[in-house]
Amino acid sequence: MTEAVLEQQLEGRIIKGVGGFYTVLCPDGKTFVCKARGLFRKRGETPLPGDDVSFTVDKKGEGYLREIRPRRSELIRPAVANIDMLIIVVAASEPAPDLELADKLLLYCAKQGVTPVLAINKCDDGETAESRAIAEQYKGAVDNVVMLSARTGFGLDKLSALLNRNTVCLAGQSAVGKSSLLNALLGLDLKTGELSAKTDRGRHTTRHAELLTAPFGGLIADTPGFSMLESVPLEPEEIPKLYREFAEYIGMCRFLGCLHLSEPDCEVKRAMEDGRIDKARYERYKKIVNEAIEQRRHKYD
Ligand SMILES: Nc1nc2c(ncn2[C@@H]2O[C@H](COP(=O)(O)OP(=O)(O)OP(=O)(O)O)[C@@H](O)[C@H]2O)c(=O)[nH]1
Ligand SMILES: [Mg+2]
Ligand SMILES: [Zn+2]
Repeated sequence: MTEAVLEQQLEGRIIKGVGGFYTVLCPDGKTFVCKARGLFRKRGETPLPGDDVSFTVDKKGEGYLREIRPRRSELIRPAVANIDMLIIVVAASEPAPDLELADKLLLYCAKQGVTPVLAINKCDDGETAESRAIAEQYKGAVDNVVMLSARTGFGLDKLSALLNRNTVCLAGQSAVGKSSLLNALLGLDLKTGELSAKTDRGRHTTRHAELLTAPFGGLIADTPGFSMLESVPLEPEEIPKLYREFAEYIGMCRFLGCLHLSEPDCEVKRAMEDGRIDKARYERYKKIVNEAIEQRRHKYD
């Protein structure tokens, strides 16, 4: 009896989903294209790249998704599940780093239990005063800050070493060099145009994330124009709990629900004033919390 006539029950990971067809990567490296049965629609479930799934390959060799395993994390835009690590990319100089975006991405990581890496790209001549200043701001917030250059390869080994066998996604403002870093990491040499064309192709406005197998043994998502911030509304009260720098001062403010804004006798503010918490990070924190307060106000208008 040949393999093709037997029905097979298999497990794998969705690496791509386009037009109702899901490419599933199995532990042995084989891939299968599967359809999702109406079952998922009925349950209101949408399979995502990154999902661990079980599936059936029927006698005709056609694959059908059976079940999605519980997700460990979920990004909304682009939609991708089970990311272990988010590489937050900023440029050392051009474009001027949007550190508020970096802060929000960090909040997102903290909330989803995703490990953040801050990658300061375009350090073509090694570390600079600018890149060191950025790194300094984040030393209390992130364990992994890497200064690197997709162009010269500086620091890429350090980033690669961090990636391990993780499922990784690149994030950050446009033109910071996410695609360039992806290419450098995958050894794809100057295929930026090709990769973006693949993901941006067609009339569909939805952008499909695709997980690519990486030499570090994990998967990495090609995510042009990555942005999911509007879709992650945080309650003002949960924001301070997601700042790692604040953790050791929790419970030390005069007021129990202190948001560390202008409340009297606030330990976080005191720590900021005498330099234990970075001032710029704190200023942006205030802005982010005030925005969340504003958003909540509008929600109930
Ligand atoms: N000098 C320098 N330029 C770089 C480096 N990495 C990327 N660039 C340049 O920065 C520009 C933007 O790079 P991309 O990789 O397309 O940036 P991106 O973050 O993918 O941008 P979006 O896809 O728009 O989100 C390109 O012109 C790259 O050549 C670097 O390490 N050094
Ligand atoms: Mg890009
Ligand atoms: Zn306080």
